[in-house]
Amino acid sequence: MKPIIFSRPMTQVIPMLAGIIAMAGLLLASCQARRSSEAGAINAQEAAQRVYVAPGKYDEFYAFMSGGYSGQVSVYGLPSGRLFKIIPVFSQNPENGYGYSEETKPLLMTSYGFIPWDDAHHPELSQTNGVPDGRWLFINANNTPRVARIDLKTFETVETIEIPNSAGNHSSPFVTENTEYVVAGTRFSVPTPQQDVPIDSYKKNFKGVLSFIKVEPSGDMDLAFQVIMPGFDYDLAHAGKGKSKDWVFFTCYNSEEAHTLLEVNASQKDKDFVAAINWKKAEAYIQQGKYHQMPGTYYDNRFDTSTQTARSFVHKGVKVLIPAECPGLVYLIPAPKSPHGVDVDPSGNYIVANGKLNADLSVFSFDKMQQAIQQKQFDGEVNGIPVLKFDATLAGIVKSGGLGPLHTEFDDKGNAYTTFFISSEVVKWKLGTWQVEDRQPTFYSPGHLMIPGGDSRKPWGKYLVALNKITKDRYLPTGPELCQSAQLFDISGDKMKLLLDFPTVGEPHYAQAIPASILMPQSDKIYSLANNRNPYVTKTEKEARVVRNGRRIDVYMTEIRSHFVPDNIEGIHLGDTVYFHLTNLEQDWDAAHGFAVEGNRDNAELLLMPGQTKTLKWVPQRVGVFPFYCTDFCSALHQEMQGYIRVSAPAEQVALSWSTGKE
Ligand SMILES: [Cu+2]
Repeated sequence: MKPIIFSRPMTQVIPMLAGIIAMAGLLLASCQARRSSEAGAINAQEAAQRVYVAPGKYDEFYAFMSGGYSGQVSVYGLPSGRLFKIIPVFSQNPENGYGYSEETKPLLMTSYGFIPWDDAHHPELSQTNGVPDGRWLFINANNTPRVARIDLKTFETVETIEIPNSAGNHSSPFVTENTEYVVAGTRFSVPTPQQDVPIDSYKKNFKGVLSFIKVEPSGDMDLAFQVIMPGFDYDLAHAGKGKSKDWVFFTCYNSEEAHTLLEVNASQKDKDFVAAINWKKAEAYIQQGKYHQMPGTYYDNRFDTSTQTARSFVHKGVKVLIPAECPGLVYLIPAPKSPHGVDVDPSGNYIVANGKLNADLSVFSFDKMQQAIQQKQFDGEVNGIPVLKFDATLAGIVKSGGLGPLHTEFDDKGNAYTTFFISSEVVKWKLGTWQVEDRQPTFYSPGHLMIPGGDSRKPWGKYLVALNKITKDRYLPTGPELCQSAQLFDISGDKMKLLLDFPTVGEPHYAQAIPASILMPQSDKIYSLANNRNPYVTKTEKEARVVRNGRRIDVYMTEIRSHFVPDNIEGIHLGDTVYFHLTNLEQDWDAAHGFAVEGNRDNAELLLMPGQTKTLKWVPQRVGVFPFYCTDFCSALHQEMQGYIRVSAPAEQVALSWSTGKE
């Protein structure tokens, strides 16, 4: 591999420390001023009617919320705000045994080994022609960089892929218009490839890597290539759509390439950048062989729905492109004051990049950007990447009057909605006129916001959800640790109307929503027992058995209302490892069974849906007779659904035996 040498970037330096301190003060002031618990809400009766979903009725939208540091995704109904399900993704989940069952443990495997807990940020629905299509939901692991894919027929995680040469996988996972790629950018630049170097050699050795993960028509993900960028922090991303569909836009801050006290040192320059990458050109460069092979070991873990079992595939090496060698691949658009979100309007022309230390919003035009590229309206370069002239790409500035703009989504009437973290509000403004149309306070300090389809070509512009970072005084207090919160606004009229507060699980960084009419008809009700190809399936009670192979015991066990077969097992000795392979024989929707065995210190429990097979590993710790039982209240005789396993000392002569209830 050729050595990669980057030169130092150059931009005007304006100290911003005073500004940051002033804004921090304003944050406190805004929280104080907005203590009124009902400000912004419409009349309570009217609001209640708008969000009330009567017993037996369905919500209009599914909303998928990131669990933040819980590592999971939670599924809510809108407008009710009712929680339906937690989908475990990057963390073990005792509720259903995800990451504890042998079938799902591989989904949490990485090049570092098994990682039981991560930080999940941005759910992203798959799209067809720029419209959410209901096939899959992607979400990123921020800490140990990964992207997961959830199948929206089963609401289960079916793939996790690790991203090498990345760290703090924050600008991830955003899809291109037909889900050709999921993109993932590194927040932290790191030595690339990783090596033992002094941290103060940051400017020389640290790079920012942007990854393009190819999504096959089957949904399977493969790391296609990476682009080696300057050592900035890459914060968020969005793909273009329509005319801009061949491009992906990443915000970056810390163009100062500071490596200490970033609070001050990464806020020196007046402008950072939006990096615009032409992925079609990247594909062409890869085809022409203009890539380098970079080392990097990463795991791709795939859940096979027929065997109901995940497998890990270990890959080594990745193709990387160096912008200086690939003309037309990357351009930098100067964006004021440490931009955070980068959001593309439904037409694909307007690119909104919000300087999080700013009051105004900068909106760039894709058409003007193309023109500036044609006319070579450059303002220098960084490491061989042309910097476009700010004025040549700017479409307009929204004089917001707010502070700390973060994220923007769009409705279907030409309006944009931006969250302001510091001034704690959502501001509605008009695309093209750049005029503010409305503003509503949020309680408090919103990060992302979400409109169903609001980052796509087809927003369903009826509701807006603000995802708030601070909830003090909004709910009954629960000690120092409080829930996080979302707030639902009606945006169908000229003015936004606050309808509902509802708590969320973990930190709801981002969310996406889709009409229920798309997902409901395709939702699986059972797993077909006939099609169950798990190698440890037991399809009938007659096949239930216990098999010893050296010190390994395999228990092939069935569950059906309201008994286990076998139910009593003897002839297990200390030093054995027992694998309980449970199959739920039911074929009715919602006829679940569980399984727990006493003293399982390494693994939790299992929850099995009809037709499912799952395996729980149990290493006996003591001599004795230990019960196991069904943990899901499955029938009137659920409390009778039990069995015993006898564990003997190694020297005891106890033959392996099991009972099938036919004594
Ligand atoms: Cu049961």
